[in-house]
Amino acid sequence: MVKLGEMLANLEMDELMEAVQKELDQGTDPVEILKDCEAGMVAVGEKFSAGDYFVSDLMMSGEMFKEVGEMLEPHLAGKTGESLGKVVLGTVEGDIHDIGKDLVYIMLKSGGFDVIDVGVDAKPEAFVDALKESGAPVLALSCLLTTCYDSILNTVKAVEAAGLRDQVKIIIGGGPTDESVVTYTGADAVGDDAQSAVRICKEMM
Ligand code: B12
Repeated sequence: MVKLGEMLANLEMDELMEAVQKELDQGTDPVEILKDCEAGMVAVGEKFSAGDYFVSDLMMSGEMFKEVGEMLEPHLAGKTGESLGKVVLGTVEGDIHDIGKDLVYIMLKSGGFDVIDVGVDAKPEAFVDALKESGAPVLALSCLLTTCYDSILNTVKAVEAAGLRDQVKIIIGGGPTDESVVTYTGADAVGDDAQSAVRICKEMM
């Protein structure tokens, strides 16, 4: 495969879109295309940390990744059949990153789940309301900012306060989350990527 990630990291929009289309035409697995582009996003983050890229560059990379996601969605989705169950998904309060969340949405949908997306910067009450309305047994929280771990914690507490905790499994994910964040927040599991979100949600159902 051509180095899609490199094109993304270098913010070469037109070249990337052309190359992704070419890969699709050649029958490359869309999940592999996504993985390559994710590596590019990691590189963008590193450039930002090093002071070589600015917020405008982050935004540009975000737009590029979203466009790739839109191109790939029809190739990932489209599997019909019985629903495996409902999942409430969103990015926690204070965090507006939605690329990873949207990717998890696409993968869960194409994996056969009904997904209720409450969006970004979502308050604990928004998650609780969606759980009550839908009766979903799984809550999936995305969080990319270390400063927002307390938003995960507050969401878990709100689910407890609503009396739903023993009926709802909580999975977290996004950039810096790991087992230590699961322990800190009282969630049930963490997933590294959108594929693991599908696997873990299946186990939780
Ligand atoms: C693009 C980007 C932005 C864009 C977001 C655009 C958008 N629509 O989302 C914009 C410009 C808005 C932005 C803003 C900011 N950002 Co920013 N951003 C990024 C960047 C480069 C990429 C994030 C991304 O989309 N990655 C690609 C996706 C696919 O990966 P992902 O989200 O991790 O998701 C995957 C997995 O983690 C997993 N996953 C995700 N969610 C979930 C949920 C579940 C349940 C599961 C199981 C799995 C899962 O599946 C996904 C697919 O495999 C990262 C650097 C990086 N490499 O992560 C910085 C980064 C996250 N941002 C950072 C910062 C500091 C900021 C700002 C504070 C900058 C500023 N000074 O204003 C603001 C914060 C705004 C806010 N309140 O949220 C830091 C965070 C540092 C930290 N320790 O917290 C990072 C790490 C950059 C850095 N190296 O410093 N950002």
